[in-house]
Amino acid sequence: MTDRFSFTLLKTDGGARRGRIDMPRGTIRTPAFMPVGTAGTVKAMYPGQVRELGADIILGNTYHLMLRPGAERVAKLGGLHVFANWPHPILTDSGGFQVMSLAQLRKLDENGVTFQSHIDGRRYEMTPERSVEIQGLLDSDIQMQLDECVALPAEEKEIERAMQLSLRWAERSKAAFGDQPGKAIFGIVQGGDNERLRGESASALAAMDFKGYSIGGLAVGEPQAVMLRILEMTTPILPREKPRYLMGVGTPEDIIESVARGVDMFDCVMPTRAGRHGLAFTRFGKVNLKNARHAEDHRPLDESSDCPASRDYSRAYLHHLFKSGETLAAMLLTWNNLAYYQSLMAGIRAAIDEDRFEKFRQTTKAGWARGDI
Ligand code: PRF
Repeated sequence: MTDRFSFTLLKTDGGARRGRIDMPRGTIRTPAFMPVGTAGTVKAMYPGQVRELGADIILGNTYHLMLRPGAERVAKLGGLHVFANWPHPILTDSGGFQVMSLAQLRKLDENGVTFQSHIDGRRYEMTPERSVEIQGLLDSDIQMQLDECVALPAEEKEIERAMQLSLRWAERSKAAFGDQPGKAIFGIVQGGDNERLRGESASALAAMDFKGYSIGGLAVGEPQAVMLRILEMTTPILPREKPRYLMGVGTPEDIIESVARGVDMFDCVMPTRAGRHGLAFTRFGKVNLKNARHAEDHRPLDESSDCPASRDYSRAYLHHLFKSGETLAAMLLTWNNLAYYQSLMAGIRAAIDEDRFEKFRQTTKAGWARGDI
């Protein structure tokens, strides 16, 4: 156990990095996938199940929790770990990104963003300082600075304005966070699909000496090749001895390709959201269980998996559950998908440890290409 936040870069294999974040609530093995628990729950999963699949950390959302049940109320109830029965590390997003995608009547200026709740229309103000305060009330272990993410494609001028604003908010967020040895706040690189702006953002943040760096503003409408090109030029500018988190990414392929370019942490609603909509991720690619061709298929999703959801239920049964709108449908597919994502991360970590990441990348991608037979 440790009372300080620290990152140890254990090994590299090409551009891929194996590492470890130690903090009071536990150790995060990197590259890591963080299941998304927006409202204090990884939807359709018990916390113990999420843990058992190998998640060292989950993500929570400032925006959702401040609206309901309210940050002060979560604090009164002992913080998010106690409230949600997840005693391990929690990373929280700062709220800006969700305000921009979910809230109504948003107004953004130098000070912050005011908006109306998508739940009941109440007015709120979010500033860099208030975001840090809320994340503190939630008792988040890894906070994010408030930033502005621009959807792509966008004008260079607009991307530059949001990137510069995010840099000023980075300073204010870091000052508000202060010195908390067991916790961390990450700065967020912005700059859209523009290499010059990305370079400026990454260098300026690196000079601010954050304990970790997020890469935001990607997977927001640009082709995958653009995202990978931006990652390739951004990660070398970030300090080698600090963790790097690619926000809201992605598909299994996005993750493998980003690990190859030096990313350490990921989160995405993809495995949980797709699971609730009938889409399964497997070693052989994606399987849409709503499709009628599964109606009499005896085979499980993956008979060699350790996960009961993948191994012990036929595709015919899963298809039936979706057709019938049964709760168990979402539960089993979410379980299968998070099991697949965590086994992918474990595979990536083992491959880097053993200097065979490139081979792992090729064979894993060949498996997906085989398709759902
Ligand atoms: N900023 C924040 N959260 C995010 C993003 C961002 O740019 C993204 C973009 N992929 C996802 N989540 N604060």
